[in-house]
Amino acid sequence: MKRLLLISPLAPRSLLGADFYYRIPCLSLLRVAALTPPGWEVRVLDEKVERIDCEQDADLVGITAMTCSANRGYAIADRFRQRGIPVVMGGIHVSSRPEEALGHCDSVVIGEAEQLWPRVVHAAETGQLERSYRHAHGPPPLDSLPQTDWSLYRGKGYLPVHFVETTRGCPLDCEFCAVTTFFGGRYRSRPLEDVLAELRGLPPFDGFVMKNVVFFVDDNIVSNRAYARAFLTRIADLGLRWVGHASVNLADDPEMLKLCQRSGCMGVLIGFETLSAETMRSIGRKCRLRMDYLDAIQRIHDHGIGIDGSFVFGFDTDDDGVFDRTVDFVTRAKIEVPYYSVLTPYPGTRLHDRLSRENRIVNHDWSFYDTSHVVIRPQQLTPEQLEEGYFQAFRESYAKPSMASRLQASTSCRQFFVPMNFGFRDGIEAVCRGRFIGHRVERP
Ligand code: B12
Ligand code: SF4
Repeated sequence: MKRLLLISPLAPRSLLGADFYYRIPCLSLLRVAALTPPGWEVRVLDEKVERIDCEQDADLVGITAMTCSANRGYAIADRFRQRGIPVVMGGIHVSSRPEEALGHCDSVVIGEAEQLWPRVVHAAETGQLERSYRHAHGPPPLDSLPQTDWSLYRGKGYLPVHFVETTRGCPLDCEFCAVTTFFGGRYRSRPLEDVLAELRGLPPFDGFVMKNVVFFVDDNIVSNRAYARAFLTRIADLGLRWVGHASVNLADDPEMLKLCQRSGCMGVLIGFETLSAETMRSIGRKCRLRMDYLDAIQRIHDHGIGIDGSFVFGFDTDDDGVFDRTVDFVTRAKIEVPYYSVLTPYPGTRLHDRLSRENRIVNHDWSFYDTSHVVIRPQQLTPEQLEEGYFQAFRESYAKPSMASRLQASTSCRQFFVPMNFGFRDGIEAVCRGRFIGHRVERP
């Protein structure tokens, strides 16, 4: 039996790094594991929850990487290659920077692993790895994804949540996001029966109050309305408690809201990004600009669905009042879990291209690209103002009075949102105390 190690490197400075509350499993490597041909013993190692021993035996190593974990991934790749073990890298970062990755690994998978990974493994078996593999005709169909094997994660101490996907792709193509380039500009859906089979096969989390929590990782779980209606109707009797990304337009669809509620939706993650219509236009998001967010949020809350609302600071249109305006809105709207990010120019995005042209990217060390560090020169703020404002917004939103005010009124699942708030509060405090390596000392 040959040995395959699949590795997820730690993003060393990320707020969502190794802390307890962020012990979240990685679906990408379960997908790659499921595609591996017979004859291989597969182990998945996640540096967020365990030490990576680069001296261990392996016949092939596969490493995934987001931008903020890419440098760490390269360091691990170097160590295995020094011992003559072939290394293949994949994921969203190396797909946009294959030449960079090839300085550290033998081969790069550009795009989704489906249809490519079995070829890579066979080539590795005969010592004939090519430098890169990519889909010749666009992203692959999702009609025969092999089932994920969650037993690969047994005993790793992850939070009790399973990750499942129903669609990939997004047509909205926001300036700062790489999803449209990476997964394609149209929603591709998995066959309903496949997703249902996967959900029915998930092992329950014994010993936890909520035994059946699922995070749908789709970029918008209600994107394809017809599919979402059928899907939510079918999962209603599975007894799930689920969260997933949705657009705020969900509030306009009473039938969909009811279906979400009946199927066990505890909360939706909504990327509001900004409260300014001008900013919305500038990032090129094709959606309604004049929606009354407070009213929309109320309608979602009325269905017992909580909101994880995400906001980005540092757009060209942001002035120094943006932080207070956003925190104030979050408190008034009683958003259960506010999440703030510093605008970050990820490679492969239009934002990265524009800011490069404007010579405004001031830090090229990927380990800072975790949305908690300023790596650009903002237009109306200094980098220091942006960083301070970002942390201050987090601290204010996770101060106990704000948490109490946001959560007391909430009709959504408290068992889920209250611990999550304390998790974020601890994480923010830890970062602000400078507990994370080099944080607050190294500046772009
Ligand atoms: C779920 C999720 C999370 C989860 C879990 C992350 C995890 N470890 O899996 C949480 C909430 C923790 C998270 C956190 C963050 N996330 Co996130 N997240 C996602 C999301 C919504 C889904 C990821 C997913 O599971 N996709 C489904 C799987 C199957 O797809 P995949 O990961 O791309 O894997 C496929 C291919 O890439 C390839 N592949 C991947 N790895 C490998 C390895 C090998 C060897 C091979 C051959 C192939 C291969 O094959 C896989 C199967 O086809 C994506 C958006 C998206 N649509 O992907 C953002 C996304 C990945 N996140 C992103 C970001 C920025 C972050 C944060 C920095 C956010 C923040 N503000 O803090 C943090 C960083 C976390 C950290 N590492 O410390 C960005 C990444 C951009 C970039 N260039 O790095 C994305 C793309 C969102 C976006 N709109 O831009 N995230
Ligand atoms: S930010 Fe969200 S809506 Fe915009 S392109 Fe990315 S996934 Fe789509």
